Amino acid sequence: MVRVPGGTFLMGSDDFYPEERPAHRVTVDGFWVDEHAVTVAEFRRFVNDTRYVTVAERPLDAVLYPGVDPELLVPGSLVFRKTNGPVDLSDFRNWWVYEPGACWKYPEGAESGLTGRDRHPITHVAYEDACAYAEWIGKDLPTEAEWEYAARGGIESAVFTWGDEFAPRGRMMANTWQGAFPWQNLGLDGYEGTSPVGSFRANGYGLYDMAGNVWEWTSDFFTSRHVDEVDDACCVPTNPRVDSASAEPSLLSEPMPRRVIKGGSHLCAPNYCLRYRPAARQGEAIDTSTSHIGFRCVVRNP
Ligand SMILES: [Ca+2]
Ligand SMILES: [Ca+2]
Ligand SMILES: [Cu+2]
Repeated sequence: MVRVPGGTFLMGSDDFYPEERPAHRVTVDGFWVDEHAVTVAEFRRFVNDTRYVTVAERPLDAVLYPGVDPELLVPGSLVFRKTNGPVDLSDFRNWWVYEPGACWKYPEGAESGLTGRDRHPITHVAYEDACAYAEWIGKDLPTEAEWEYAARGGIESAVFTWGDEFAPRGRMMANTWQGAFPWQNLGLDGYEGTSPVGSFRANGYGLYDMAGNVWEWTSDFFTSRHVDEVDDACCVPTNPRVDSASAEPSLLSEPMPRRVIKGGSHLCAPNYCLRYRPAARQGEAIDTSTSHIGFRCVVRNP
């Protein structure tokens, strides 16, 4: 793990998507954070030790999913499928497929496997799977503020974790999507799917893949904008966390609470989702697992 010294930073951004607003000052205490996302090999050790069964591997209870096609109530997970050409970008079902049998062991579905992927980030983990791993290893999931502070690597309010330029001197700094999503993956960064952790340069704190590769779970509930008080020198929140789904009452009507995921993934492309930035955030239903979401852990009081 890497030690991130405590400090105050500008969280969020006023320049991109509305959910990142407002940019505001936040203070976090120092903490330890995993150098890279939890890998397949690491997660396998956890499962071998505990016989843990992930959410994607469990039968689905029809009572919890009223109105869902019974054929879809089989264990499985969301797998990305590249399309043959341009599609309607407003409907994610054009490229996300609920694949029966897909789970961390079979990331593309029942016929797939993990050959050569030991050093790739674990995927197909729902929120409670990430929590179970963290508890087993004696760590925690980061809050959104901790995650973003760590991702920024000590550079104040830059667009990316390494600065303001996407590819300085032509060098690719993260595993994202180049080309027109979701059909044309140019792979200029060398990877169409996930990449082994540590394939791209670390940020200022020595952390890998804080942009791209896989999204990472944080412990904060999602709100459609930052709920902290706006930038005000007299009341900078310290170690803020959104630990209740009712932080934004309008979201309580959603069938499943959402937690914040950070960092973007290998599927983020400028024509669709410019979220391989530290300020970027997305709310993910806690029971959802996909081929592009993983996690890393923190330790607060060693
Ligand atoms: Ca890529
Ligand atoms: Ca990442
Ligand atoms: Cu994205």
